[in-house]
Amino acid sequence: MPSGGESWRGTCTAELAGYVHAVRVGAAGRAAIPRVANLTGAEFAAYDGQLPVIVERGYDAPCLAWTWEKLLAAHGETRFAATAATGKDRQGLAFELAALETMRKHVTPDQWMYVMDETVTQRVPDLLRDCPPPPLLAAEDFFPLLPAEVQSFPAFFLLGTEHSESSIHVDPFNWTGSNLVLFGRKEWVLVPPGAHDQEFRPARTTSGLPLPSFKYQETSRLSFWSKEGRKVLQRLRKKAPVYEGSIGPGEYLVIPSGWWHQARNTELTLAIAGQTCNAANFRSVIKETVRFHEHENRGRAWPAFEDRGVFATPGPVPPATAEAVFRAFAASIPQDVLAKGQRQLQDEISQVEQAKKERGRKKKK
Ligand SMILES: O=C(O)CCC(=O)C(=O)O
Ligand SMILES: [Fe+2]
Repeated sequence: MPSGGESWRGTCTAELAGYVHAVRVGAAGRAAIPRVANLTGAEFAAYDGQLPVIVERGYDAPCLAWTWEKLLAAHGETRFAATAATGKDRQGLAFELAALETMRKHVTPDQWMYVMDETVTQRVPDLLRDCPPPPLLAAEDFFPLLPAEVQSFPAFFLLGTEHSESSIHVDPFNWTGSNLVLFGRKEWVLVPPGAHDQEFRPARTTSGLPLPSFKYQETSRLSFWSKEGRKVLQRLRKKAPVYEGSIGPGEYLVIPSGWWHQARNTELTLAIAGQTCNAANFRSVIKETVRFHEHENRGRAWPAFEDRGVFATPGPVPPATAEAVFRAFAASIPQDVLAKGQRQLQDEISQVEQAKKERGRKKKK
């Protein structure tokens, strides 16, 4: 979990309730997610890891012109991975995008469909070429320094019907996230990290990313927008600030490192999410990876790497030092972790593609 800069080995036992975060979030209660028309580099640095922020006009790329109709015309026959919800049940599946046109007309608060596909960058590269990450997040990002075998997909394609929602979770590695809406509307609840998270009994799961780490999330499908969820929010607001807001076309939210969040689409909504590892959160990315590795391998220590003492003292690290330490960490990733990561990436792509082959076979018959 996020750290105030303490030694990463020393805190590997710190668990859900006990972690420390560098943020100063102020008083408890209800808070609106701050909005800015644009975001300068200095403002981004000030918000990063401290507060969520909605950027209203900071993004300009051809994908801003996308509509559901255009997407359907261009990619109706492209397969995507999705999650189907029926009550608290969730099922993974893959289908051609055109099928969503019918499905979306039959959704209810209890039954919805969410195309959530992180393999799009690789499988449909021309689609996301029109949709680069927000420049401020791309300006400093150490993730591309990881070996190819364990790189996460840089973008997450999120096309949800009305009523669709994410779980309550913290993003893997405590990366800083961005979530850009292209059409539709997405509501958010964000809660800073801290012991108050016991109000929704979070669990520690596995991220499933090629470079594995724990993923902290609520696993009983609690929704902050349900009756039960609203009660939880009332209790949470007595202990911590709960940030709420919504984003529409062309706007993006910056999700601070380590914060709990949940999103809900109030109409058919397409968003592209991204992530960055920078000088503000790289220690957490390294710590979370090492913590997971040593837990999974019953204490098999992560190989030593030159950390330049950045884990010994809290506080800011010069970007050049952060990058050098991240490079040293990337070079220390054990061979078996790389091999596993590569298999994981290929499995994920073939899970969506497999269905395509089967369909191709059926057509031929
Ligand atoms: O848009 C969503 O449904 C959730 C996205 C999310 O959790 C993220 O961007 O980190
Ligand atoms: Fe997230």
